[in-house]
Amino acid sequence: MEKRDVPGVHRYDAPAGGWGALRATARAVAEQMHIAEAPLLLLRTNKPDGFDCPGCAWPDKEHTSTFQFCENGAKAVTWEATKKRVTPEFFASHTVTALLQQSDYELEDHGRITHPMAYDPASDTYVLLEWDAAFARIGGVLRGLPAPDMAEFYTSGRASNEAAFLFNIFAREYGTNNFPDCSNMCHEATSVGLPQAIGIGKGTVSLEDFDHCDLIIAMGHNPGTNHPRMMGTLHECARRGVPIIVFNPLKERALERFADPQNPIEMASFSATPIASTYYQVKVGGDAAALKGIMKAVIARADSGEDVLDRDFIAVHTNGFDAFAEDLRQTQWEAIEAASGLTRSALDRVAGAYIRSNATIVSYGMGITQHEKGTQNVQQIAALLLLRGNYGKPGAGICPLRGHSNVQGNRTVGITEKPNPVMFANVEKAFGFRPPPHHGHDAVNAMKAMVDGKAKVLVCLGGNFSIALPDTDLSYQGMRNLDLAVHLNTKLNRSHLLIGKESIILPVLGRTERDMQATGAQSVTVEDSMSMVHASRGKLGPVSEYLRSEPAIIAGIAMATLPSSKVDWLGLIADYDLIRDKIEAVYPDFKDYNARIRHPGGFRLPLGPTERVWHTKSGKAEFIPFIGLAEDPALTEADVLKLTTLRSHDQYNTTVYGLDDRYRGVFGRRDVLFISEQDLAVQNLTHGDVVEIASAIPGQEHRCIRLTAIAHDIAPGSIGAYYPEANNLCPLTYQDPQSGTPSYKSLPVRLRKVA
Ligand SMILES: Nc1nc2c(c(=O)[nH]1)N[C@H]1C(S)=C(S)[C@@H](COP(=O)(O)OP(=O)(O)OC[C@H]3O[C@@H](n4cnc5c(=O)[nH]c(N)nc54)[C@H](O)[C@@H]3O)O[C@H]1N2
Ligand SMILES: Nc1nc2c(c(=O)[nH]1)N[C@H]1C(S)=C(S)[C@@H](COP(=O)(O)OP(=O)(O)OC[C@H]3O[C@@H](n4cnc5c(=O)[nH]c(N)nc54)[C@H](O)[C@@H]3O)O[C@H]1N2
Ligand SMILES: [Mo]
Repeated sequence: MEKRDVPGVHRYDAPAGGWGALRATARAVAEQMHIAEAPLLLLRTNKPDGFDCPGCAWPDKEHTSTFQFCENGAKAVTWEATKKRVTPEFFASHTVTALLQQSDYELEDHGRITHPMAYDPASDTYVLLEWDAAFARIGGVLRGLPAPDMAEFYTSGRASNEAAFLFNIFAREYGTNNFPDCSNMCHEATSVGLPQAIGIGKGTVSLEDFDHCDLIIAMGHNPGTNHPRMMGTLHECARRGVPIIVFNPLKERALERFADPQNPIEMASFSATPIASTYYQVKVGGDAAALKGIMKAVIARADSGEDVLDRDFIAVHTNGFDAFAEDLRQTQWEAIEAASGLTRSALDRVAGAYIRSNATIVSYGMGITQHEKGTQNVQQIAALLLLRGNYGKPGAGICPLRGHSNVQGNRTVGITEKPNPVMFANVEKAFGFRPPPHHGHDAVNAMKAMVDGKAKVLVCLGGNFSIALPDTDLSYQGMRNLDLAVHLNTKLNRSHLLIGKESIILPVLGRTERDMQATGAQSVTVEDSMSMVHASRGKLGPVSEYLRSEPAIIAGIAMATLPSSKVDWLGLIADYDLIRDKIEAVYPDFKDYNARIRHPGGFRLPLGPTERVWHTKSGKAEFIPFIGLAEDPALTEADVLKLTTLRSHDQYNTTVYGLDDRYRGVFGRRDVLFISEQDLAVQNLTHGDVVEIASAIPGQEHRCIRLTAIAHDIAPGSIGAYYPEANNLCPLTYQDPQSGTPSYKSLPVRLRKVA
């Protein structure tokens, strides 16, 4: 193939981490902060008396470790603690129409919002609004709605347990269970799939388990970018000789080799440690087929008399094994190979490694959940682990890598649209009111209601709802149908600019900032991916004296909306210990909450599977078969490719920190399509050609975007583009029917060269 030069695209041969990461950190600090403040701030990240890193949900060794260097953690912290400001003067000199022309990167890079602001249609700008006037206006509109279910209460997973709890208590007393949240677009397949399989919708491993495992299988996640502190753990495991088997359509650099900035020898010698022992470039959407292939090979060995199953565990602790094994026997290897893009012998080798291991961890991320069969994908991982009793013993278990730093905690303290009778009885005991009994809206259903004009108010506790969702065109329409949007945010984003009748921005304190209330400085609490709950306390002075904490803003809205509320809002926000007492009253797992978060490192919430206790209907773990193999088998015609949407290395969801994606060799741009050399040839394209990517879902062919196709090491038949630029290619209801998770990672598309 002709190898033409494409601007901003060139090979990056260095390992992940290493000096490249130190340089990138220095740049993030220089661009965002006053140099004198940065070292102290970064040193307080994840320390016992400091704040929890807003970057990711990977745990820390007891939260007491020495400073762990983390490039993307530093980006998250410096982005929040930036010296740049978005003031009333800024808004006065930028109309909303003009701001809409700016990129997501430019919008957030203007800095922290300093004052509460409301949209003024006459000038097409946001203008200053006093806090009390804002609360009164929001309360007035909410009270004026014909029905409470016409309001949607969105949560993005950065909110603390205290804020998320108050938010859902307020909305439930107001009268709705409409709780769309970012989890609905993220690990909902885990939250729905794992309770059916193992009785709890969370991971079962602890950080210590990584010290005892014999094998790690890493599927569909990119820790070098998204869970950078996990790289330290994987690096240790690799050096201990633990095989790490990766399933990922793209060759991600950090999973190939990593130089630990904590390791003086690797740094001094410019060397690195290989991470993956074997790297399988599974086809996009081919994981269930790969997992079925591995399990089929294990069952075949068992059928031929090898002692490869934990038969005692299966007999005592599980249900459904016989039917599950029979489905695997009936599944044909040719079909498995076609759907996964991997050979029988490769999958048989993984089975061999699996049966040699006495303690296996399977970790996974969005490459597994954001699929049309996301729930079933997750359940195949759960089943693989059941075959050899990989729960409730040291070094073994399932490890979903959570997204936002407190998304798991938000769900634990009640952000869910599905009513739970026990919780509701406890709410009634603790607060004296009973929440409404019917189901509310999740993220996709909330947007549907907005589009249909059935929801008229949207209150967002963080996030960038309409840009994170699929189907950008429809989301714009939904936002513009609203009577009122309320955004509790730190930074300006596109959701603020999609205005119906009224829009109000309420600027919040971030994690890094001191939160002073009537009784003094407050701590909040968060739960990491491994169910550890601990305190977080910001120390920096607020970026503006007009900011308020999330709990205080929620209380302000609640008091203005519900004049005869049963909740003592002022009392609760004066002392967050009192909020935690209420959380404990509603969720008994938080017993002695206030005492236990005062221990460095906090405490772990109970996890049934770690004690081989299964809170399923049958009281046992369930083998749940995946009937068939492929996703959406109707959409597998020869000219159809599967598009997956990716995060760049300089990105936090819809927040774009910069325009580089260093490890993938893309610099200063995001308008690229990753495609294999083989598919370039099949499609008659050349590296650097501009292509139109159109949906291949029947009736949706009008959805299309243009990108520059670049040759990349990605599984043939699979292509990749950045999120959120590609979101309009995903129709709102192209989702996993069981969990509602949008199928962001597996979009059937066709390509056409643009002349
Ligand atoms: N710096 C930073 N940190 C973050 C975030 C961020 O945006 N930036 N986001 C946070 C959030 S909310 C989340 S949910 C997590 C996300 O963390 P990840 O789960 O790592 O998210 P992604 O980058 O979306 O994609 C993961 C990987 O899946 C692979 N993949 C795509 N399709 C498939 C498939 O069909 N099968 C398999 N096996 N792999 C596939 C991609 O190649 C990519 O390597 O990270 C959190 N942490
Ligand atoms: N195509 C595609 N779409 C996706 C995904 C994908 O992989 N592909 N991933 C999905 C996933 S996993 C997720 S989690 C969602 C993310 O969806 P969201 O959580 O809604 O989006 P974010 O981009 O994380 O939100 C960014 C905004 O949060 C605000 N913010 C930052 N810190 C704080 C804080 O401390 N408090 C408050 N109140 N606000 C704050 C800032 O104003 C910023 O503009 O997107 C989903 N969308
Ligand atoms: Mo997420």
